[in-house]
Amino acid sequence: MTELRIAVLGVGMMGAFHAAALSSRIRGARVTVVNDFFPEKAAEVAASVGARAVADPFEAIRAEDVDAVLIATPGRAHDEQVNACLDRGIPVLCEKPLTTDIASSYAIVQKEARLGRPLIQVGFMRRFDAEYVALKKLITDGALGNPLVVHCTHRNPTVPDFFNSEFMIRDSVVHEVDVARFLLDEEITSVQVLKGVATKAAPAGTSDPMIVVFETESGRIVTDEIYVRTGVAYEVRTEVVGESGSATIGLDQNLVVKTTDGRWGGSLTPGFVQRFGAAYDVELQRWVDAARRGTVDGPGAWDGYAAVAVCEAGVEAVRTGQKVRVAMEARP
Ligand code: ISE
Repeated sequence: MTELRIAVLGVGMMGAFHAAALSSRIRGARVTVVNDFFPEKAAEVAASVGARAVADPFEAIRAEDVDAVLIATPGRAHDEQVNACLDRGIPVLCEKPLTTDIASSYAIVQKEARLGRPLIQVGFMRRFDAEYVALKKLITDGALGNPLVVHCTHRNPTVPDFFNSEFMIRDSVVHEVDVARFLLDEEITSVQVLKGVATKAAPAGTSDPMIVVFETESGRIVTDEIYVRTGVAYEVRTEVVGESGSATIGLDQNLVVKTTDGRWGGSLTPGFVQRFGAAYDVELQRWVDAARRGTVDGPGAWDGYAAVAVCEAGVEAVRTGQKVRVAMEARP
């Protein structure tokens, strides 16, 4: 295959960002079709990347000049759209969540397994971030000894009011779910959520921040502080504590020492596009290269399903205040 011809479905912030990357920074790919719920938006992005706009997402998936699909539509649209890609047998990069419920995610895992070749990649971009890759290597090289505890911090400067406690689990904590599985190479078996004093910036009924505690198959503990209305900046940190050492990433490498007033400081990234911009591009390049070889080189349908299953348990933990066991089917 010469160039991978891609349909981008959904051109809100992430879809538009990916479409621009695919038509400028990513090699071996071209956006040929753009679709969005809002036709003007689709037309605008299509014009900016030299593609055509199509009103029906399924027409886009089935178009003759489309070899692969990037899905960045709202989560509720993913199930049908990913299934349509599997029906056509073409590669798909789907932003999280894979789908919005456990049963439909597992059905997709099974359907892809029946097809006998991997077609689905899920957009967990942190796996492509240089710092996470380095941290994973430290673990697999044994530099930290047996990893015992993982501490995560996930802070956003601001979010819209619809970001309630459950949404914080599904939309934000889902990244730490994938990070924990990626770093530790095992499944998460239970979730507990501790709610403390909420910031006055949070709407009534929303617990922000929260501390989420995961347990893994082997009994390791992963903690995650999720705080999405800090009013400060975008801060994503991860510390792995092992038997013979610990390592922390996300400390912002652009720290500078100010000698004039004797204080030190630096700048933090304002949002996830700035913090993970390079990782998104690596993610896309690896997806394009793998799709052209007829395979997938990143988190797949199983990872998407596992994340949905853990988040479902997390949401129940928010509602009940209990430690909730993760219900997962067997891997086909
Ligand atoms: C957002 O949807 C993302 O995926 C970002 O990576 C995450 O940091 C943020 O909290 C989410 O809302």
